[in-house]
Amino acid sequence: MKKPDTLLMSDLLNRLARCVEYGKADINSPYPPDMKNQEGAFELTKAALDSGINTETILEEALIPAMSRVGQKFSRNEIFVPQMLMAAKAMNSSMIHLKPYYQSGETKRKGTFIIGTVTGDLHDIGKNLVAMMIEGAGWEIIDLGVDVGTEKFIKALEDNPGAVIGLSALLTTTMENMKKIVAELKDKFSDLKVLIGGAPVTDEFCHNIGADFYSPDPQGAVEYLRSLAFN
Ligand code: B1M
Repeated sequence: MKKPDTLLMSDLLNRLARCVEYGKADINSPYPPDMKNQEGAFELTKAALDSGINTETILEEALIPAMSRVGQKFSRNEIFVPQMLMAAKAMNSSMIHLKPYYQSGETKRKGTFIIGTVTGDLHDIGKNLVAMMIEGAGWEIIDLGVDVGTEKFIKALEDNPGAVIGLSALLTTTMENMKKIVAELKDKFSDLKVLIGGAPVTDEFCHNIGADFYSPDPQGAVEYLRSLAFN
């Protein structure tokens, strides 16, 4: 892979971050009006990869800081749900290009990982990232989507005995639902390992609800799975 020129690299990453922050998904997106006909997150992510910038740099230096600024503006009432949705759409159009890099990991599967965002919670960007990276680390992924309650997890575990469960929550209200899900799953599947994560979740919370591991990021989730005995 060619070494990216530093100026070009920082220009691309800044423009990409701006697209995600302001919800410019691709060149055809009419929103925001002052960026009409300009390249969006879709085109700029492709350009960044083509110029040799790696996926981690794109995530860490453009996409994640942009989403964090979106969250801060939402907290200050400077933007509202529609703008958050546009930002999420722009981030997703960027992730279309990143996904194949994570999927290209290994073909032999190390195990099955079942992941979902818990009951009442519709945030899926972080969950999708975790799923992508774990898939890249060689695991089969069963993604149950968002607003997932115990029953769906039970059905997936019955269909995939021995799978590890991952729960994501982004709201302080919905993280409480993790407690019920963990208790019900552990009650039914005694050897089950449950990994939890999401912005409001902490190690202490993980310990209190009886989950097995908390990771603040996808890398930690991959490391945890790697550490499991059957790997
Ligand atoms: Co929402 N939202 N949102 N939102 N939203 C937050 C979470 C919020 C912090 C914004 C804020 O106020 N500053 C706030 C929560 C406050 C709180 O509970 N303390 C909030 C709110 C209030 C809401 C609504 C209630 C707003 C409303 O309707 N009034 C509403 C709730 C809807 C619902 O879920 N029922 C709502 C809706 C939405 C949208 C639908 C508009 C959209 C989501 C679109 C989508 O996901 N498809 C949205 C967005 C985009 C956000 C912010 C801006 C960005 C979230 C994101 O994607 N981050 C967010 C503010 C913020 O996070 N700064 C916010 C980027 C992503 C890569 O990070 O998801 O944290 P994250 O995932 C990380 C780690 O947490 C970790 O790895 C990921 C990668 O690094 N991780 C795991 C995540 N899951 C893991 C699982 C693991 C391990 C690690 O193991 C299994």
